[in-house]
Amino acid sequence: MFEPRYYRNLGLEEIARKVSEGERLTIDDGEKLFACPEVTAVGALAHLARTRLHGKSAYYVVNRHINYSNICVNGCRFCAFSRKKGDPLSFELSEEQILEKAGAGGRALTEIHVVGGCHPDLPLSFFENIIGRIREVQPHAFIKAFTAVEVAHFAKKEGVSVGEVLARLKSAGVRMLPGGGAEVFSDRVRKLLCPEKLDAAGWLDVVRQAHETGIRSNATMLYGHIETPRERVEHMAALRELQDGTGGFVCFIPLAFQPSNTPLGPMAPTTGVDDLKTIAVSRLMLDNIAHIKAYWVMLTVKLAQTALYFGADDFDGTVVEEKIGHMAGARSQQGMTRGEIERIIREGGFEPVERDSLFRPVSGNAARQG
Ligand code: V47
Ligand code: SF4
Repeated sequence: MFEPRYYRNLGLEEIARKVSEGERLTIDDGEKLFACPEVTAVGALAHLARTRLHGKSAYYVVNRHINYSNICVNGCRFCAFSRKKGDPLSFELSEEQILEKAGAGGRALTEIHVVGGCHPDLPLSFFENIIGRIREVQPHAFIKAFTAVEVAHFAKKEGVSVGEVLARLKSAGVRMLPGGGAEVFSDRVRKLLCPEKLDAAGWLDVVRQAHETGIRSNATMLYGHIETPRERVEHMAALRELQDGTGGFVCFIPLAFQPSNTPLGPMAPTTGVDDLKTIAVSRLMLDNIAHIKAYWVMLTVKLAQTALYFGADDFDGTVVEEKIGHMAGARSQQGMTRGEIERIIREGGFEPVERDSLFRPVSGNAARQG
């Protein structure tokens, strides 16, 4: 399949063989792929793996993000979104404001993605009520809400177990957890960047419990700050191990760090080659997670389109309004229409497939827009 001499010259012959034969890669293999100077060599391997799984399909969802508040008890140094209570730039949406956003001007949405900071005061009952009300406004939408970090925060604040929080959110209508809060699992990095936040073992444990409760989830990795390539690969290996046990992860999302306005201070943003290589290594390492997302908000639309040739098969969605990346300097637009996404996918040489949160094809959705 691959020109052996080319991969031999790059020191990747054995990895190319493993990929061709569908064999699992090791952490050392992943590190080697990151060290390879030829991104197209790594990309071609990832494209093979991606094409085996998804052919020419590239997925997207008609969705909307709702950030209910940016007030947060944590102070992650990579975050430009969070504020302390009383800060003039803090916000907290009322129930009416949340419902107005969920209503999307009368348009049906396939997915509603609800996340926020770890708010010091809002009780779990507030969130149970909000989810119930959103379901009244969008009865057919799939509600993907609250990261593992928020779930653990609710449990601590209420003095109940994570299992009880998950059960209550599930009965309120939460069907899936988004993948945020994973950052990079390295304890070294977390100590430096987010010491107050739920630790890596805690994140993995909440997600494991969610999967066991029948709530599936995504997983993210925040890269491009102080982590090493090996720490990225170890992050992927930890997810792969959990996935071997639960099978609950739907999609993996590498999040390119946006450095502006963050407490981390001035830092160069990720480069296109690093973004593409990270997507490619993700596809190759995560042989048991079906989907890799090119999140256009952080990558830009043009690079997300290119990433479809580097192992990604999903474009995320219409999003409508995004705060976490944009407050940190993301230069992408705020939302995309269905028509725009389909054009970008088609012009890239792929077949757009409108999907729901579990990647089941959606056809004739009333949410059609743009
Ligand atoms: O948890 C915070 C990250 C996450 C920055 O599950 C930053 O489908 C970049 O998780 N630069 C939220 N990233 C976003 C997220 C997500 C997005 C889209 C889809 C899904 C999904 C999940 O953003 C946070 C944190 O890890 N983040 N600050 C920053 N400056
Ligand atoms: Fe809070 Fe999340 Fe920002 Fe950390 S990344 S400060 S937990 S909102």
